[in-house]
Amino acid sequence: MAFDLHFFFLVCVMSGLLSGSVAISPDTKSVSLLYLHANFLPVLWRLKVSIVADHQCPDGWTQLDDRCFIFKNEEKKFIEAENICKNFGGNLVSIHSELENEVVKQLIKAANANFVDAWIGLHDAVQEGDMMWTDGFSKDYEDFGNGEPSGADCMKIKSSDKQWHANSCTEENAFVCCKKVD
Ligand SMILES: [Ca+2]
Repeated sequence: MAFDLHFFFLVCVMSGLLSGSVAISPDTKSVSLLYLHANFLPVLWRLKVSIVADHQCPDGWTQLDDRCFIFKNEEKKFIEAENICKNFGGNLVSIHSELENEVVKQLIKAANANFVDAWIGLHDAVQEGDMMWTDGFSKDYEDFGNGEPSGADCMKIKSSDKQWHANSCTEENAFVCCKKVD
């Protein structure tokens, strides 16, 4: 739960829900209950939604909106990692926003004292330059590192700059899976 709440806080910050909320200090003690209520109601509502929604992802998975995410610290080739994710009922993770990108990086970071390279589900193995996600979603967001994507066909988040880099699909890396909530 501690991680869930930390994660919830991250989500709130990333989505701006906490921006401008009440900072409790001696001179704000006179702030009215109505003001507090008005400021925290959206946060409390989001917390309630988050807690209820958490029950929809299996233990060990992290929920964001209608998807569950998990980092697997096992070094696998791209296709092996995708098949493991499929066995969970999902695919290698697809990333569609800065928030999702940050959440994926936080999952990798949370499991490792040192950030490790990790596969995401993006590749251009079918046709060079035609990037696609293994879950079938189209690419509507990207966070490539300098000079990327290079010629290699499978994308990973690289530990050095925490951005996306093309690598040989036969390289072995940890990976992140995602799936729809049940
Ligand atoms: Ca390529």
